[in-house]
Amino acid sequence: MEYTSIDSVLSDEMIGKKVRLRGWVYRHRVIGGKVFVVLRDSTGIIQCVVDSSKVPQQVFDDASKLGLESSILVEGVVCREPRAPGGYELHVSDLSVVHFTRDFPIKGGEGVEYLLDNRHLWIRSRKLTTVMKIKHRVLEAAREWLLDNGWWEVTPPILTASACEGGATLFEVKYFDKKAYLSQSAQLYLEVLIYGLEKVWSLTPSFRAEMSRTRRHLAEYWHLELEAAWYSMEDMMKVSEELVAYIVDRVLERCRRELEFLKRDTSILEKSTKTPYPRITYDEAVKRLKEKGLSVEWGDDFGADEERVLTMDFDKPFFITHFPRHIKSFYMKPDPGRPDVVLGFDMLAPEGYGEIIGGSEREVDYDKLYQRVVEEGYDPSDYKWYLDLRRYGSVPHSGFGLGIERLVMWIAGLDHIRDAIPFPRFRGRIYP
Ligand code: NSS
Repeated sequence: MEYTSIDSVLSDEMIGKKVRLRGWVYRHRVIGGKVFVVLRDSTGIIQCVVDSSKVPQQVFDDASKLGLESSILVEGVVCREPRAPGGYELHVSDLSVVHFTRDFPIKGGEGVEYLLDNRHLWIRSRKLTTVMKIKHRVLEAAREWLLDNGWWEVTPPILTASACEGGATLFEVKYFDKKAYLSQSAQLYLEVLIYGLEKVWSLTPSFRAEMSRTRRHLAEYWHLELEAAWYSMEDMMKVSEELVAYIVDRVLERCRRELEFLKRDTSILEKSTKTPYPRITYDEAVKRLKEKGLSVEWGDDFGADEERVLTMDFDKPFFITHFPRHIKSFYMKPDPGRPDVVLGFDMLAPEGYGEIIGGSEREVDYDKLYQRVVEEGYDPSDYKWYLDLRRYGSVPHSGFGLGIERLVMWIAGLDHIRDAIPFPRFRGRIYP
């Protein structure tokens, strides 16, 4: 007999059928002559009852001694049991132990740092497994949308010689006899690739040596980036909202059970499947913040607090556009009608989450870009190849980057970004 998955036996059609299951002990209790084992596999949990009067003595003894996370094989008949989690249980006729576990280090109630130290074990928890399934669906949906809309997937480098998003958060690595950096963004390379492919995207790890530990910053995160020739900022904003709306829609369709397990209120997610998303300018955002009593001045960059306050006015993702030039990256194109602001946009997720996307139209003029590279304190010779793009067939173009863990954090309703990635990296944490 084949092994079946737990989710496939949790149905009325399976009542009375004999099945074989395999997995790990999720809960364990011995009451009188019965052992109640809640078995877990990648698809769910089911209560298995081992009755001493119905199995050989050896099987009952083994079942009584199981510790949490022991791996086992069971055979039995599916029954309806309203008191069991999920409403069904397995009446066990045979059970064999693949690996006896005693003293699994996680028993419940441990603190955050302890669980991070034991991430290699905690990662099998139902919560983290559920979030990983949602992340899978997010990536699947993003890829579907990009395929359906004619975008080429490309593979930019991770080891780089120059900064994209500012020297302060660069990770330096030894590169033979030279210095190199881990990529902060694939953008500059994607800009190269649009001259052959016009519409490109990549999914890569990005690295940021963020000094402060916050709920929404990782040192290593997954970055989905798009870049397209001939696209204005407006065109790119449309692409970004269509993409996010599609992803949310697919997750709602494919992850009902997961969202329910996480007790996610999906009302705002439902609204977020509809575009267009609202837009406000940076000027308007400052005005709103001041009206709400925050002490911000025009020219300040927004942190998590300002963003959280702004999200309270919206019930779906929204854009902030036209930021002051000096708080944004060197490659952004200034607004021709108002050169103190750039043609840049952030998309913020509602419900307090804040920025999930940063994008812009790019500076296409050689001299202006050269000047910005110098102003930024970079050595123009490091950016010769990037500047060259403005010498040979320069075209208007735009792009953006989406932080996958930020998006997952919002969709899954997590209160910390660490649970949106299996092995979170931030200052002070590289193990396991
Ligand atoms: O710095 S960004 O705002 N923009 C860029 O890197 C552009 N070069 C992207 C592009 O146009 N191709 O980062 C983009 C997104 C941002 O909105 C966040 O969602 C995410 O990347 N991000 C992060 N996620 C997790 N942890 C950290 N530290 C982080 N930094 C940015």
